[in-house]
Amino acid sequence: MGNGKNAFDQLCINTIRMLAVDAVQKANSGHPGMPMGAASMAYVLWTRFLKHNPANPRWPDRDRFVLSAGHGSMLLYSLLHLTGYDLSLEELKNFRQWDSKTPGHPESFLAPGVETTTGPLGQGFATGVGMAIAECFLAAHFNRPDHAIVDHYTYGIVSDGDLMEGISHEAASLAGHLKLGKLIYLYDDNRISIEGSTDLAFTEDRAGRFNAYGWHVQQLDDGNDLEAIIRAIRTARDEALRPSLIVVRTHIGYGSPNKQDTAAVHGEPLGADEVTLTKENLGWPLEPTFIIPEEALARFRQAFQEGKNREDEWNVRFQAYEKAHPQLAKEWKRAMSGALPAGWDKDIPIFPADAKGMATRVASGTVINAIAPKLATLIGGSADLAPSTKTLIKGTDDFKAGHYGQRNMRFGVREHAMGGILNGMALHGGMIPYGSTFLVFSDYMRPSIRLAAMMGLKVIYVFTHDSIGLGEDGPTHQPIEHLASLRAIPGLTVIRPADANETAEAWRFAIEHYGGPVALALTRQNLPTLDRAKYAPADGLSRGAYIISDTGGKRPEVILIASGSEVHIALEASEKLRQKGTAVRVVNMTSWELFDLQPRDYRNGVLPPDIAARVAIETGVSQGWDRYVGDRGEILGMNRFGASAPYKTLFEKFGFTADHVVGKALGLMGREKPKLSGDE
Ligand SMILES: Cc1ncc(C[n+]2csc(CCOP(=O)(O)OP(=O)(O)O)c2C)c(N)n1
Repeated sequence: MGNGKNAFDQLCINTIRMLAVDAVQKANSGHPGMPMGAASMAYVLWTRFLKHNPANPRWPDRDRFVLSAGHGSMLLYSLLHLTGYDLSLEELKNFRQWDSKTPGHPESFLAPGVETTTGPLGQGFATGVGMAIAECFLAAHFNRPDHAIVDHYTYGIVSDGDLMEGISHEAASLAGHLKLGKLIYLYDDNRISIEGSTDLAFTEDRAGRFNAYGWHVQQLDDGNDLEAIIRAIRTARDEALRPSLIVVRTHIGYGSPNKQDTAAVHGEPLGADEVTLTKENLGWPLEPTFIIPEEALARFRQAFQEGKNREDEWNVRFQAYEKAHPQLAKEWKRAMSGALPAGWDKDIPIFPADAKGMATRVASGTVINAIAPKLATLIGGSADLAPSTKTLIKGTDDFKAGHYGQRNMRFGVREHAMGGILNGMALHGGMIPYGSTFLVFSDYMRPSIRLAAMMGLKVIYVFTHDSIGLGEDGPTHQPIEHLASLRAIPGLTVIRPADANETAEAWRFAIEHYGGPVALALTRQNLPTLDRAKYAPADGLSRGAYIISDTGGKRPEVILIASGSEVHIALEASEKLRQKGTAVRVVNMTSWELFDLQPRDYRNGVLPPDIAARVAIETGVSQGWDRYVGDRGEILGMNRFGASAPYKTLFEKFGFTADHVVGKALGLMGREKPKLSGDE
């Protein structure tokens, strides 16, 4: 057939289309249009190019495939089932149902072969960039002449929505700059989104934009021209120095006589009548539903044998590598398994007690550089704030085109893409990625943090300038609601260490933690390095909250609970209270999430339920602290935006002083009416 179409290929492509149509119709919800339009390019990619082994979805050198337009999930589920992943037809029939492996949007590894969770548009785009970065880094780090054990592509299908979202602009710009030649995206240019034609809001020259980013761009005007798609993907693979965008003109809802090219087919079932008309139009039997013609299945299932062959062939190559470079091979295996080398933390310093102390961001920088030599695949950077966030690794250079083995990432002022890219790096495996910016700008990357938490990824965020303590930059830069907002994300562990030694413990925890991302909230300003001969050891941090200073056996009359930079204020207040004869306990609450995980006995030991006089002190919104101080406690928080002034003035003006805390405590105990600076 002209146009690169032959009847057998059409049968295979229609199999994908009709599985999507039937599943969405049965679920009575979902997005049939995108899979119908993009089926041809997906078929070509998955049957002619994608290097994967359905029997081993985690084979490390597989090509990665990202369906960035996650709403088209049935496209991916169909491909996974058809090519032989452990995803049954039953699962496709249970699309979007409770307990199925086929949720509305793909969730990473819920169905084997789903590389990443997608759905929030643009995220997959950036995540794929992260995967490509990971491939480059690991290839540079582990490959040796004649031994390419890391050598794969990252493919994706991206949509209008993906390309509209800001995160994709950021990620595309960085991918072009980094010359990620093994990143290949097929753009499902169907010109329809939810509200209608893209003419409503998206009219720029997309190809021109990507050209300007330094991508290699090809344009295909017929999304069903298989030969053209094959040629384009080949060309993209041959292009070593630029990421590729293949703009493929497709038709949403392809084959539906009344709904093709309309927004109606984007996000709702075709409806029984239109399903019939579509099947008739494409020459598909009306009954039964979920038909998979045997010969089509056989074609897709070739992936099984091909995948096995390719992995076998890789295993042979790996054995040769192992022979030639046993130490590297060991390191590679360990890195890919996520295990840490023995003694990885042995150079973490103990910071001596020091009243002047240091900022926890500075301690963090010291710790990063103490562990980096032992953790060869710890890699990260900042969104253009490294001099402030102290995240540079000494002795290594910038990760850049042609220098992909280096470990300092320069994300540029692109927090959101940084978040998505970190997810891709973690998903790829083999590395421990971290990213940094000011805590206040965590807002700019929140959607990616949320996905990292949903996927349980090992990503570390270094968020510095974590309060009004940053001073003169003023309220735009002073995080107020951010700790609460991050704590609201399930699965994210937020840690706010109180001094240098706790910062070291926080890093130790983060590196050893496999239960989701970790956010470190660190100060710009110096904090005293606490005297651990006087106060409880810093490793109490791993329990989330611990008694840092106590009553010497007496029943506490009041408990002061503080985090991060407010802990030393609480300790100072406790000294003053003791001088007044008060039995006071100070609880250092570095991480709510970790504390909440502790057994009830431990929690009740730290915060005995019958002691109601409690004061929480934190330079953030008080939201949530009531949980720890109870009805009769007090919260000294920041329930307004900050101000521009030297930080000592701000702490004074906003009442974060030992005297104010003492007043609150005494007031609570009913001994004295509180006389508080700033209180009317
Ligand atoms: C960040 C984000 N915003 C909004 C949505 C809701 N949404 C889902 S699909 C879609 C339209 C996307 O159009 P397009 O990407 O062209 O997909 P197609 O119509 O081709 O299926 C929107 C707005 C989303 N999933 N993610």
